[in-house]
Amino acid sequence: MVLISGSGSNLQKLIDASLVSNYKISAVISNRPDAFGLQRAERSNVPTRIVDHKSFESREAFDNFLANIIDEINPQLIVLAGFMRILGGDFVNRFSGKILNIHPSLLPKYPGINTHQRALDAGDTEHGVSIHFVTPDLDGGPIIAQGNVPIYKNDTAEVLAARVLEKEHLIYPKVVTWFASGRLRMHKGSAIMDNEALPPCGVIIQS
Ligand code: NHR
Ligand code: GAR
Repeated sequence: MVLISGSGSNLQKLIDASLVSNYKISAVISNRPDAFGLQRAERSNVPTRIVDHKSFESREAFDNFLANIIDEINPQLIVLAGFMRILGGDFVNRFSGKILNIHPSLLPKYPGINTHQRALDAGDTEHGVSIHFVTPDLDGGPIIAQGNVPIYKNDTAEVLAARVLEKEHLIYPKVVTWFASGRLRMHKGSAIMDNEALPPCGVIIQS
């Protein structure tokens, strides 16, 4: 299943790839009622749910409700794809080793939000995307894969975000396919691929 908050372009790539791959998307849940990704899912006959964080009194109440719905769906994997709510430790530990996130930076650089502007402000010449297992440590879980993109002078945050997004679209379906085929798992705080711990930056995906 996939958790979204917005446009859902990564979701679209995951849906497209699922048609020719080894996994099926059981459901899409958005915390935002107006997320365009919900329409993408409906168009492809993927069941959708809205769990609006604004209708809960606390983060814990939101997390609990979300966790109970996910238990009903009983997915093998929870894929965060542009999901913008921080999840508490109880939630994450309940689904330990079964949550992936795509983050638009070369972690450990720039956890959190506004990553593209922060990379520009720092004068970086390179930026990119990381896919990691989700742990209670925000954007700090073991990295599975990274993809790099160049930063050119005169880049704006928007232009740079679009360049990173292209790379995201290439690598997220690959990683989900690895997980679905049983090649990828989290064990003792490391990402394991084909029974070997990956290096700290994960698999570097070129092209
Ligand atoms: N939860 C845990 N426990 N661990 C992670 O690694 C997580 C996570 C939840 C989401 C995605 C992450 C990203 O890729 C993610 C990773 C939202 C925020 C944030 O500050 C930060 C990181 C990420 C997602 N959210 C604000 C909040 O108060 C709301 C911001 C908004 O709505 O625009 O939750 O970047
Ligand atoms: C993507 O760039 C993703 O990496 C980023 O939001 C965008 C969502 O695009 N995620 C985060 O910033 C998580 N905090 P999409 O909805 O079109 O897939």
